[in-house]
Amino acid sequence: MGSMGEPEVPYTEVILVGAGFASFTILNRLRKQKIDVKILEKGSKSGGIWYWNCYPGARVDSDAPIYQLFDKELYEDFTFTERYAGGKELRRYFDHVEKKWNLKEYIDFDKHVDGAHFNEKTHEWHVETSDGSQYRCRWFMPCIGFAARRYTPPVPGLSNFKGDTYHTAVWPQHGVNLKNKRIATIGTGASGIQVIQEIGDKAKHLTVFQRTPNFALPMNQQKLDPEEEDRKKKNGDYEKAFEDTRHTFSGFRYDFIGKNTFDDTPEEREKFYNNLFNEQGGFRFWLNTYDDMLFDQKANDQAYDFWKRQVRKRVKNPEKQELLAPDVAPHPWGTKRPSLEQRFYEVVDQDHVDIIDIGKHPITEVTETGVRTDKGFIELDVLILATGFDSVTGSLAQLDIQSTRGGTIADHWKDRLQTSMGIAIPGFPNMFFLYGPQAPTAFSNGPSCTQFQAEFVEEAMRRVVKDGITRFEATDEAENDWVKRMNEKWDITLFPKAKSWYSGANIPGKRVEPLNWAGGMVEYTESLAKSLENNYQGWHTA
Ligand code: N01
Repeated sequence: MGSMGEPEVPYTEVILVGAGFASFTILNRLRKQKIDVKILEKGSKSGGIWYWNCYPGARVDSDAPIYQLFDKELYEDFTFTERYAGGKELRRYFDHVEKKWNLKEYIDFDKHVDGAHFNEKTHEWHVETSDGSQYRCRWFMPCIGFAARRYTPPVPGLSNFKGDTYHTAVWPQHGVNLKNKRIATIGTGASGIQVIQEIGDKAKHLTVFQRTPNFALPMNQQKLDPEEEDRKKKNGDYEKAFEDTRHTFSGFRYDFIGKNTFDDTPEEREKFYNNLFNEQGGFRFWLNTYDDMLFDQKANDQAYDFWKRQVRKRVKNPEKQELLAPDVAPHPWGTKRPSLEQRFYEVVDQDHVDIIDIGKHPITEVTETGVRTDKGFIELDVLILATGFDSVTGSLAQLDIQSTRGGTIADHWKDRLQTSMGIAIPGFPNMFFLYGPQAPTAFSNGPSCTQFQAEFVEEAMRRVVKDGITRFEATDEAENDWVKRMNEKWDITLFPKAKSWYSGANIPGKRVEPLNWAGGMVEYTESLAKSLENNYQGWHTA
């Protein structure tokens, strides 16, 4: 970072990077204690992922009221209109938060943080943004989520295409007219499913390039009645909902049921699955099911068989049935993230929609006018990449944040991914990161995860300040212990059997290892809290 005119560099007690759910959760807690906080945000508006990923059909897969900041002041005069909020509504929610807290004074927009280093004399971080601005702070907290680095696969000839190419993660803010266009999409993850079901009816022709089918679940979307929601707020139902999330594996309101798959008779099981899948909808078939579903292959096979039959009922075209819900599952059910869908299967079953198995028939060439596979040439106006992210680790690893031992975070992770409790890293004192690697992150409801992490951060800061500590750093022992526990939790599940972004397997050449804590939210928050006991066991203090 070279020599800086350090005295003139403005100082703030805490700098948060990113203006999404994670940083707003921390900010809310710290501003109430009158702690001086600044947010640096690379976009021109808040919203984080909801700002950048504004593709048609973007919608959250967590249900109301737990997909919001857990704060009475905020929900008092904002009511979501749907059980699963759409991207536009979430952007409106962020506007509401900004206004309510007068956040403009806390956020510096259009500031892309690209480097930071810790000053051992002053115990302060020095932060630099790409426009050359500099900042100083005692506490540095990247809150940039798990999807800040998009992934574009090396499709041969992609740059030749003269039509329009869009990646879902950087969709134009002004929107795009897709009506009556010849469109192709690559990718059928959460983004792909949503964009496909939204544009499928409007497109003149749609080609869906699918490599792996998504084991999607019915969203069971519902409009929320404002009066009913007001009643719930007054009754304390929202507070109860937030409280419920503390006691479950994934920070949702429901949990695994305390029973194994074969404890039930086949008839009981069918009835149970049917209720989760068809009556209740959402992630219940994934996270409110038998305890052994994600651990035991035979149990998992039962879930897959049920899921396959449900999907096949909705798809008439036999070839598409096999493509969307193959006879033999490509990986255990639920070990890649299932999407929540609305009419997805009906949309892609239409005659003007083709599904091409890109695993069997790879794209051999993109030309100026379309895409070629060994099945022929497809003329296109628009090509949409819904190809995901260098997920979880990519966000932090791309930044030039310097360790006190030399090197960056990426260097620290050269041989293995390692953090202390998914919130701190040895060599990076006074730095907490939220909703990142080795935390419950992608296995959780985002606002629950960030809430519990923010509570820990607040408590740690409170104690440290009270004890006159100015340098707070995770120990190597704590990190080693966490890596060991990460692997133990992961290895007993079926997750290692899937090639997914949960383990980095979506990026060619990326090391495959567990990126998210698979031990559940309750054990996670207990581990955080415990680490402050016994004279900060797990932390170096100075
Ligand atoms: O990304 P993904 P995403 N050739 O990585 C395919 C959150 N999110 O943006 O499965 C051909 O899941 C790849 O194929 P395969 C949510 O947590 C949430 O959709 O690797 N295809 C896959 O189909 C989500 O899980 C919401 O075989 C290639 C797709 O591209 C996470 O973000 C909405 C390919 C990538 O899917 C990521 O979702 C959106 C190649 N070379 C996102 N490379 C909601 O809450 C990749 N693919 C609703």
